Amino acid sequence: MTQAALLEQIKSKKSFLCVGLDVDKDRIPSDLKNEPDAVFTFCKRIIEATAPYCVAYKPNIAFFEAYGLEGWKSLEKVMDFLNCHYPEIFTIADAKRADIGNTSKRYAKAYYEQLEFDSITIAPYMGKDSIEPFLEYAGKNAILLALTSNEGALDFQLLQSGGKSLFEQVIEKSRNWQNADRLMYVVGATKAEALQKIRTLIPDSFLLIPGVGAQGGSLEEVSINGLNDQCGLLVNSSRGIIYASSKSDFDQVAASVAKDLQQRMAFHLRQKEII
Ligand code: OMP
Repeated sequence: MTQAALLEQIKSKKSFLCVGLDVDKDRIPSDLKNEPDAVFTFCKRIIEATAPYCVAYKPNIAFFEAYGLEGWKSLEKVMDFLNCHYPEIFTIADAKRADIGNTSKRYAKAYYEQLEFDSITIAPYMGKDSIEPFLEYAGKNAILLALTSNEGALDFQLLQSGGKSLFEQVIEKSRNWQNADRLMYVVGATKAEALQKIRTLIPDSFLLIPGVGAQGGSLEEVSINGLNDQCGLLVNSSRGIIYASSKSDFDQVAASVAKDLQQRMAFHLRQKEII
Protein backbone atom coordinates (compact mmCIF):
# COMPACT_ATOMS: atom_id res chain seq x y z
CA MET A 1 0.00 0.00 0.00
CA THR A 2 1.28 3.48 -0.83
CA GLN A 3 1.57 6.21 1.80
CA ALA A 4 -0.99 8.22 -0.22
CA ALA A 5 -3.53 5.37 0.16
CA LEU A 6 -2.77 5.22 3.88
CA LEU A 7 -3.45 8.97 4.18
CA GLU A 8 -6.80 8.58 2.37
CA GLN A 9 -7.82 5.95 4.91
CA ILE A 10 -6.68 8.17 7.81
CA LYS A 11 -8.90 10.96 6.49
CA SER A 12 -11.93 8.77 5.89
CA LYS A 13 -11.77 7.01 9.28
CA LYS A 14 -10.56 10.15 11.12
CA SER A 15 -8.03 7.95 12.82
CA PHE A 16 -4.32 7.22 12.88
CA LEU A 17 -4.67 4.27 15.24
CA CYS A 18 -2.68 1.06 14.82
CA VAL A 19 -3.88 -1.94 16.86
CA GLY A 20 -1.04 -4.17 17.98
CA LEU A 21 -1.66 -7.94 17.87
CA ASP A 22 0.63 -9.19 20.67
CA VAL A 23 -1.36 -12.31 21.43
CA ASP A 24 -0.42 -14.25 24.52
CA LYS A 25 -2.40 -17.53 24.93
CA ASP A 26 -2.28 -17.12 28.70
CA ARG A 27 -4.31 -13.92 28.39
CA ILE A 28 -6.93 -15.23 25.96
CA PRO A 29 -10.39 -15.55 27.61
CA SER A 30 -11.00 -19.07 28.87
CA ASP A 31 -14.04 -19.69 26.63
CA LEU A 32 -11.79 -19.37 23.55
CA LYS A 33 -9.09 -21.72 24.79
CA ASN A 34 -10.74 -24.86 23.38
CA GLU A 35 -10.95 -23.42 19.86
CA PRO A 36 -8.72 -25.33 17.36
CA ASP A 37 -6.77 -22.09 16.64
CA ALA A 38 -7.45 -19.84 19.63
CA VAL A 39 -4.81 -17.27 18.60
CA PHE A 40 -6.40 -16.78 15.17
CA THR A 41 -9.95 -16.69 16.59
CA PHE A 42 -8.89 -14.08 19.15
CA CYS A 43 -7.24 -11.93 16.42
CA LYS A 44 -10.23 -12.30 14.08
CA ARG A 45 -12.67 -11.10 16.75
CA ILE A 46 -10.38 -8.20 17.73
CA ILE A 47 -10.07 -7.20 14.04
CA GLU A 48 -13.81 -7.42 13.34
CA ALA A 49 -14.57 -5.28 16.40
CA THR A 50 -11.84 -2.62 16.01
CA ALA A 51 -11.56 -2.22 12.21
CA PRO A 52 -13.95 0.77 12.05
CA TYR A 53 -11.64 2.74 14.37
CA CYS A 54 -8.12 1.92 13.16
CA VAL A 55 -6.08 2.22 9.96
CA ALA A 56 -3.37 -0.35 10.70
CA TYR A 57 -2.70 -3.67 12.44
CA LYS A 58 0.71 -4.64 13.76
CA PRO A 59 1.11 -8.35 14.52
CA ASN A 60 4.25 -8.68 16.64
CA ILE A 61 6.00 -11.71 15.14
CA ALA A 62 7.50 -12.83 18.50
CA PHE A 63 4.04 -13.65 19.82
CA PHE A 64 3.43 -16.02 16.87
CA GLU A 65 6.96 -17.49 16.66
CA ALA A 66 6.68 -18.40 20.34
CA TYR A 67 4.18 -21.14 19.38
CA GLY A 68 6.36 -22.71 16.66
CA LEU A 69 4.77 -24.02 13.48
CA GLU A 70 1.30 -23.64 14.99
CA GLY A 71 1.98 -19.94 15.65
CA TRP A 72 3.30 -19.41 12.14
CA LYS A 73 0.10 -20.94 10.72
CA SER A 74 -1.99 -18.61 12.91
CA LEU A 75 0.00 -15.63 11.55
CA GLU A 76 -0.64 -16.74 7.95
CA LYS A 77 -4.36 -17.02 8.69
CA VAL A 78 -4.43 -13.56 10.30
CA MET A 79 -2.73 -12.07 7.23
CA ASP A 80 -5.06 -13.90 4.80
CA PHE A 81 -8.04 -12.69 6.80
CA LEU A 82 -6.81 -9.08 6.83
CA ASN A 83 -5.83 -8.99 3.15
CA CYS A 84 -9.04 -10.66 2.05
CA HIS A 85 -11.58 -8.74 4.19
CA TYR A 86 -9.77 -5.46 4.94
CA PRO A 87 -7.42 -4.79 2.00
CA GLU A 88 -7.54 -1.03 2.72
CA ILE A 89 -5.95 -1.50 6.17
CA PHE A 90 -2.17 -1.04 6.46
CA THR A 91 -0.32 -4.05 7.89
CA ILE A 92 2.97 -3.95 9.79
CA ALA A 93 5.13 -7.01 10.50
CA ASP A 94 6.75 -6.09 13.79
CA ALA A 95 9.81 -8.28 13.23
CA LYS A 96 12.73 -5.83 13.73
CA ARG A 97 14.83 -7.54 11.05
CA ALA A 98 17.93 -6.53 8.95
CA ASP A 99 21.11 -8.52 8.20
CA ILE A 100 23.76 -8.61 5.47
CA GLY A 101 22.13 -7.62 2.18
CA ASN A 102 21.82 -11.15 0.82
CA THR A 103 19.93 -12.22 3.95
CA SER A 104 17.80 -9.06 4.18
CA LYS A 105 16.57 -9.84 0.65
CA ARG A 106 15.12 -13.12 1.97
CA TYR A 107 13.49 -11.39 4.94
CA ALA A 108 11.92 -8.89 2.53
CA LYS A 109 10.65 -11.76 0.37
CA ALA A 110 9.24 -13.58 3.42
CA TYR A 111 7.30 -10.63 4.83
CA TYR A 112 6.34 -8.71 1.67
CA GLU A 113 5.76 -11.59 -0.78
CA GLN A 114 4.93 -14.69 1.31
CA LEU A 115 2.96 -13.09 4.12
CA GLU A 116 1.94 -10.03 2.06
CA PHE A 117 2.56 -7.40 4.72
CA ASP A 118 2.61 -3.74 3.64
CA SER A 119 5.57 -2.99 5.88
CA ILE A 120 8.11 -4.37 8.33
CA THR A 121 10.02 -2.91 11.28
CA ILE A 122 13.81 -2.99 10.83
CA ALA A 123 16.86 -2.26 12.99
CA PRO A 124 19.53 0.16 11.66
CA TYR A 125 22.61 -1.28 13.37
CA MET A 126 24.01 -3.08 10.30
CA GLY A 127 23.67 -0.02 8.07
CA LYS A 128 22.74 0.85 4.50
CA ASP A 129 23.22 -2.51 2.73
CA SER A 130 21.16 -4.26 5.41
CA ILE A 131 18.23 -1.87 4.86
CA GLU A 132 18.13 -1.19 1.12
CA PRO A 133 16.69 -4.65 0.20
CA PHE A 134 13.60 -3.70 2.23
CA LEU A 135 13.20 -0.54 0.11
CA GLU A 136 13.22 -2.23 -3.31
CA TYR A 137 9.48 -2.94 -3.38
CA ALA A 138 7.13 -0.26 -4.77
CA GLY A 139 4.11 0.05 -2.47
CA LYS A 140 5.92 -1.47 0.54
CA ASN A 141 7.44 0.47 3.43
CA ALA A 142 10.20 -0.33 5.90
CA ILE A 143 9.97 1.18 9.37
CA LEU A 144 13.38 1.98 10.85
CA LEU A 145 13.93 2.04 14.61
CA ALA A 146 14.97 5.58 15.53
CA LEU A 147 14.23 6.33 19.21
CA THR A 148 12.54 3.41 20.93
CA SER A 149 10.13 3.46 23.85
CA ASN A 150 12.11 1.27 26.26
CA GLU A 151 14.56 2.31 28.98
CA GLY A 152 17.43 0.68 27.09
CA ALA A 153 17.06 3.37 24.38
CA LEU A 154 19.45 5.33 26.61
CA ASP A 155 22.23 2.75 26.21
CA PHE A 156 23.04 3.55 22.57
CA GLN A 157 20.39 5.68 20.85
CA LEU A 158 21.08 8.78 22.92
CA LEU A 159 24.89 8.54 22.87
CA GLN A 160 26.31 11.82 21.62
CA SER A 161 29.00 12.36 19.04
CA GLY A 162 29.71 15.57 17.11
CA GLY A 163 26.85 17.26 19.00
CA LYS A 164 24.26 14.76 17.75
CA SER A 165 22.60 11.71 19.26
CA LEU A 166 23.17 8.39 17.57
CA PHE A 167 19.46 8.15 16.66
CA GLU A 168 19.63 11.57 14.94
CA GLN A 169 22.60 10.34 12.92
CA VAL A 170 20.66 7.20 11.97
CA ILE A 171 17.78 9.36 10.71
CA GLU A 172 20.05 11.77 8.79
CA LYS A 173 22.12 9.04 7.16
CA SER A 174 19.07 7.00 6.18
CA ARG A 175 17.71 9.88 4.11
CA ASN A 176 20.54 9.27 1.57
CA TRP A 177 19.72 5.59 1.06
CA GLN A 178 18.13 4.36 -2.18
CA ASN A 179 14.31 4.74 -2.13
CA ALA A 180 14.40 6.57 1.21
CA ASP A 181 10.87 7.81 0.48
CA ARG A 182 9.73 4.26 1.37
CA LEU A 183 11.15 4.62 4.90
CA MET A 184 9.08 5.33 8.00
CA TYR A 185 10.55 5.64 11.51
CA VAL A 186 9.76 4.25 14.98
CA VAL A 187 9.67 6.77 17.82
CA GLY A 188 8.37 5.65 21.22
CA ALA A 189 5.40 7.53 22.70
CA THR A 190 7.39 7.65 25.94
CA LYS A 191 9.91 9.87 24.11
CA ALA A 192 7.34 12.44 22.89
CA GLU A 193 9.57 15.30 24.05
CA ALA A 194 11.97 14.43 21.19
CA LEU A 195 9.30 14.68 18.48
CA GLN A 196 9.71 18.39 17.69
CA LYS A 197 13.42 17.87 17.06
CA ILE A 198 12.69 14.76 14.99
CA ARG A 199 10.20 16.71 12.89
CA THR A 200 12.96 19.19 11.96
CA LEU A 201 14.99 16.24 10.57
CA ILE A 202 12.12 14.38 8.86
CA PRO A 203 9.19 16.78 8.51
CA ASP A 204 7.34 14.66 5.93
CA SER A 205 8.00 11.06 7.04
CA PHE A 206 5.44 8.78 8.65
CA LEU A 207 6.32 7.88 12.25
CA LEU A 208 5.13 4.70 13.96
CA ILE A 209 4.61 5.59 17.61
CA PRO A 210 4.18 2.63 20.00
CA GLY A 211 3.88 3.06 23.75
CA VAL A 212 0.41 4.55 24.27
CA GLY A 213 -1.61 2.45 26.74
CA ALA A 214 0.36 -0.13 28.74
CA GLN A 215 3.65 1.84 28.56
CA GLY A 216 1.99 5.11 29.63
CA GLY A 217 2.77 7.35 26.60
CA SER A 218 0.43 10.31 26.06
CA LEU A 219 -1.62 10.45 22.84
CA GLU A 220 -2.12 14.18 23.35
CA GLU A 221 1.61 14.96 23.70
CA VAL A 222 2.43 12.75 20.70
CA SER A 223 -0.25 14.37 18.54
CA ILE A 224 0.67 17.95 19.43
CA ASN A 225 4.40 17.39 18.79
CA GLY A 226 4.31 14.80 16.01
CA LEU A 227 1.46 15.51 13.56
CA ASN A 228 2.46 17.09 10.24
CA ASP A 229 0.23 18.50 7.47
CA GLN A 230 -0.31 14.99 6.04
CA CYS A 231 -0.87 13.43 9.49
CA GLY A 232 2.45 11.57 9.39
CA LEU A 233 1.65 9.44 12.46
CA LEU A 234 0.53 5.92 13.23
CA VAL A 235 0.03 5.51 16.98
CA ASN A 236 0.06 1.91 18.22
CA SER A 237 -1.50 0.41 21.31
CA SER A 238 -1.41 -3.36 21.84
CA ARG A 239 -2.14 -4.61 25.40
CA GLY A 240 -4.21 -1.50 26.25
CA ILE A 241 -6.72 -2.53 23.56
CA ILE A 242 -6.60 -6.29 23.12
CA TYR A 243 -6.58 -7.13 26.85
CA ALA A 244 -8.88 -4.31 28.02
CA SER A 245 -11.21 -7.10 29.15
CA SER A 246 -10.19 -10.66 30.07
CA LYS A 247 -13.77 -11.91 29.74
CA SER A 248 -15.90 -13.05 26.79
CA ASP A 249 -16.76 -9.40 25.99
CA PHE A 250 -13.06 -8.75 25.17
CA ASP A 251 -13.81 -7.74 21.56
CA GLN A 252 -16.55 -5.26 22.48
CA VAL A 253 -14.41 -3.68 25.21
CA ALA A 254 -11.44 -3.51 22.78
CA ALA A 255 -13.73 -1.72 20.31
CA SER A 256 -14.76 0.85 22.90
CA VAL A 257 -11.11 1.59 23.86
CA ALA A 258 -10.22 1.87 20.15
CA LYS A 259 -13.22 4.16 19.56
CA ASP A 260 -12.16 6.43 22.43
CA LEU A 261 -8.62 6.71 20.96
CA GLN A 262 -10.10 7.34 17.47
CA GLN A 263 -12.29 10.17 18.76
CA ARG A 264 -9.33 11.83 20.47
CA MET A 265 -7.34 11.42 17.24
CA ALA A 266 -10.17 13.01 15.21
CA PHE A 267 -9.97 16.05 17.48
CA HIS A 268 -6.24 16.47 16.76
CA LEU A 269 -6.74 15.90 13.00
CA ARG A 270 -9.36 18.67 13.01
CA GLN A 271 -7.08 20.98 14.99
CA LYS A 272 -4.42 20.53 12.27
CA GLU A 273 -7.09 20.98 9.54
CA ILE A 274 -6.22 17.57 8.06
CA ILE A 275 -9.91 16.61 8.07
P1 OMP B 1 2.02 -2.32 24.20
O1 OMP B 1 3.01 -1.75 25.15
O2 OMP B 1 1.33 -3.53 24.71
O3 OMP B 1 1.08 -1.27 23.64
O4 OMP B 1 2.87 -2.90 22.96
C1 OMP B 1 3.78 -2.13 22.23
C2 OMP B 1 4.19 -2.85 20.98
O5 OMP B 1 5.05 -1.98 20.21
C3 OMP B 1 4.99 -4.12 21.20
O6 OMP B 1 4.70 -5.04 20.14
C4 OMP B 1 6.43 -3.67 21.11
O7 OMP B 1 7.29 -4.71 20.67
C5 OMP B 1 6.35 -2.56 20.07
N1 OMP B 1 7.35 -1.48 20.19
C6 OMP B 1 7.54 -0.84 21.39
O8 OMP B 1 6.84 -1.08 22.38
N2 OMP B 1 8.54 0.10 21.50
C7 OMP B 1 9.32 0.47 20.45
O9 OMP B 1 10.15 1.35 20.59
C8 OMP B 1 9.10 -0.15 19.22
C9 OMP B 1 8.08 -1.05 19.07
C10 OMP B 1 7.72 -1.43 17.70
O10 OMP B 1 8.62 -1.43 16.84
O11 OMP B 1 6.56 -1.60 17.38
